[in-house]
Amino acid sequence: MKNGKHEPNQHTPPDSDSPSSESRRSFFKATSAAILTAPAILTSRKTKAQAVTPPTSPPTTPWLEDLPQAIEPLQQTDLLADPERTPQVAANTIRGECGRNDHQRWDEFFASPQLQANEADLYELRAKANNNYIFHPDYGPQLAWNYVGIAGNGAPYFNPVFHARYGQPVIVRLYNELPSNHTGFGTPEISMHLHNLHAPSESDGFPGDYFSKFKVGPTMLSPGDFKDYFYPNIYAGFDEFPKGPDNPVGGDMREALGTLWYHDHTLDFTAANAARGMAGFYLLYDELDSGDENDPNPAALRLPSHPYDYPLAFQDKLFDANGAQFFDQLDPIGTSGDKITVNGKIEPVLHVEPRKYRLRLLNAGPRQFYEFYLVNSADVAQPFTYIANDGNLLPAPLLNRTRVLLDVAERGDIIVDFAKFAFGTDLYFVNRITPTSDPGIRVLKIMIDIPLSGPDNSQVPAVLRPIRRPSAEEIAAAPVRRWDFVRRNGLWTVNNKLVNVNSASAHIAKGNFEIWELNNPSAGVRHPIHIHFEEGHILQRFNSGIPVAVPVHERGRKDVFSLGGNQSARIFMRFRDFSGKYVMHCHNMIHEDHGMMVRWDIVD
Ligand SMILES: [Cu+2]
Repeated sequence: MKNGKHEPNQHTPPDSDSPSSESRRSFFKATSAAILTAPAILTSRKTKAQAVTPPTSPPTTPWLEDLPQAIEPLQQTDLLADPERTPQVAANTIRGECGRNDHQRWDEFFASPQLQANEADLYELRAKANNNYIFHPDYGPQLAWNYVGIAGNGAPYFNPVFHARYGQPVIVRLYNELPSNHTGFGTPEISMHLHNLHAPSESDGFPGDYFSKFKVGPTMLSPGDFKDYFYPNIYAGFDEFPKGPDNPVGGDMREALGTLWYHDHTLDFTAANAARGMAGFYLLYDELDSGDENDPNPAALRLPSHPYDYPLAFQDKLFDANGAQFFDQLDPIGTSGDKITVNGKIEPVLHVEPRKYRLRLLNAGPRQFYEFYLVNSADVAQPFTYIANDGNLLPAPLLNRTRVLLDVAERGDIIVDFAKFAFGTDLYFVNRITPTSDPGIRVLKIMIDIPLSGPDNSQVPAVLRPIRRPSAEEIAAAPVRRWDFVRRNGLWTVNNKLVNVNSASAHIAKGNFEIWELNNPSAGVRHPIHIHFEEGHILQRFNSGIPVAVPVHERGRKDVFSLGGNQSARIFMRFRDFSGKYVMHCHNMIHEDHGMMVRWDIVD
């Protein structure tokens, strides 16, 4: 395999699958329809396509940069001061919004057509180029693309962390200020996906919904300076469990999500644009997971809360001999990065107090599979409590765990009690992806060297969030739909088809449920399958057709289903509350961008 020294065998196709110019040509030919509607930069780049040998990243001196001790809040902006700028149900094309479908169910959330103060949290983000980004002090300043908001002190806030709450809608106005004359990897047309909010289709960041001032994707109506994304922050099951005095949020509280993330999802360019830096966290709280470890409400879980609630995004990256990020957006196989960034930094340090922390681990891609351990300086794995997978709190915590497996886009929330260690202890997150790579590669240093600032009143209750499992009757009655994830002609397909954002491969009546069989019949390649909009329950898993146990951390709800070679799974899915276009795709973003995605629609 190419430069894949950190990659376990089963996660990477064999050498014989290495991309050839022939496979590139077949890609260009096969996706000619997509090219016609895709950003021009893709077309011009593709016609000049040449095989590129990926570099080995230059060495770096570890532990030079500190991560911030606390995640700061994103400031709201006043979108109500000027009535002509106020968010509205239809696209505000007169004031520069791109043409989009109307927001669904808008009038069920707001009292009047004119949005009033405090009815929603209102934010503005600007997608911008930054020519002075530092991944590591040993590498020079370089280009990054970020979502930029406003921090508490009024300073720019790059890839901000949202703190949202069920029952309070969020509206994000995203301005596209990326340079239209950009060269190099990435495209300046964007579509922001909030993974995996129960969001109406027009706000989901559908891959064909990309926009800029000059161009839009095939499923959009007109270009514009900005697009409004409407996040109702209701629980799934809004129609079945309507909003009312006994249910102030609306929907089924058992369907809550906590750890979400947003990233660019532009057709054919998700990997490139996310590699440029377009990704961030969206943390969602409710009465149970209230974000307050001192919450007097007896229903509250009182998990460790801000600033001890800390998200960590891991990305695999390659750098050239000059220390500039390398990414070959034409390569349908890709090469896993030999540098792993943590919240955008290579080998950073996190300083902590001797107390409990909630660490929210995210594999933000584009390609690498991780097996993380928390070890001491003698490489001995330290236990922690595992509480949430894919953003969903498990019914009960998993105690004394030492490992977090993360395929691309998967999340794992863990509680680590640093009070168990002597003050001054250093710990490390290491990635051990094969038995032979023990002790693994250290990607983050944690120094327990900040004095305790107050009592730790946080707890990890024995019961977290109840789960609604499908009944035997529902499973027996559910129609079964099969999806095969297969390589064809050097590209990646779902049921033998390359992505077509203009045509849905499934039409599902709103309110129905189905069983989806996800099948990876190939040896030697892994596909993390992501289904937008709704979580699923894994009913069964199979290795080479033989039933195997579902791992304990996968027995809650999930939105990413990691299928190793010759693995398959049966998933129970509900389709609720909103209609329109959504996708399922491989979240190995390289596979995704080279065809392995399918549109499915919910119809009224
Ligand atoms: Cu894949």
